[in-house]
Amino acid sequence: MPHAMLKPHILQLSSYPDWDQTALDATYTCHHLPLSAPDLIEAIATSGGAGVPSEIIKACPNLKLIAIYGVGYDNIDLSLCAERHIQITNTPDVLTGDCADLAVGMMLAIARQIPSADHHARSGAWTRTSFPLQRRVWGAKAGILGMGRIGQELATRLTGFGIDIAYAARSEKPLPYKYIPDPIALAAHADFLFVTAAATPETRHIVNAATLKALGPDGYLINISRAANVDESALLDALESHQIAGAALDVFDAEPHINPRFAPLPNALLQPHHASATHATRRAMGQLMRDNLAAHFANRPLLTPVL
Ligand code: 8YV
Repeated sequence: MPHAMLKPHILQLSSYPDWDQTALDATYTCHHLPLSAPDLIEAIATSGGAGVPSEIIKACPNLKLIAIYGVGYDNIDLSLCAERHIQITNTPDVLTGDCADLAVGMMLAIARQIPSADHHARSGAWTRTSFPLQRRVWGAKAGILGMGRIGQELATRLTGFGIDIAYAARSEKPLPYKYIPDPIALAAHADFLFVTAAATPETRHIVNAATLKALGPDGYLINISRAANVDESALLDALESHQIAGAALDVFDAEPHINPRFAPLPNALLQPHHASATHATRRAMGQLMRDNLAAHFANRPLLTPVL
């Protein structure tokens, strides 16, 4: 039988430079959209941001595994997968540190206006005037919405800044931080409100007009989770009216097409959904995704199953 007939068929819905496409092509018959042979597809490889449209799941009658290159699985119909006994894997842990790093960097950048200060120095404006005073970070108060792997890693980093940490989660955890389960009360407590929660129907717009009002004119919002966790329209209103001090965002409703209302805002720091985007981490994510695929096709236990 020709070798190609022996290579399992997978559908790739994304591709990243560090997926090691050579390794994938050597091991699988890799299909891409438009779907030409849905019956042959046994596994789908996709990214955390892209997920898998339900119509593709429904079109592949022999689909057994969705291997996500990323930690979020909100863009996949979990009930459809459960009904079809389709397993899902993701790539947790290997990207936790990078996401926590970027959240800290975004906090410093928005509070100390680091991008604007660079422009001030680079443009020559500094020859005419000193850069204005900014917001102190160390010793401030942080609220973390979502205390999973990334939230806990972030809290560890913030501890080094002498920051008073409180958090909201589905339930209290054995952690040395204040538990404030109500998002509005947490926002009222915080100088920096971080959103790290997985996006679920229950967390949709968990940050809304009331949360932002509670965060107040000295408060900053930092979102490295999913745009769905924040009411973006209410956030834009709050930024434009200076109801909050600022926001640092790595995710947007219609990314990569960012709402143009963000562009002129000096109190908004905009990042291109790159929290996990370092060479080392993306290589590790690619390896873990491939290891989950290999485990599936070898009938071995999956390394990081979600479902
Ligand atoms: C992915 C993401 O890491 O991990 C996630 O869920 O949101 C993304 O940052 C990236 O898109 C690679 O899939």
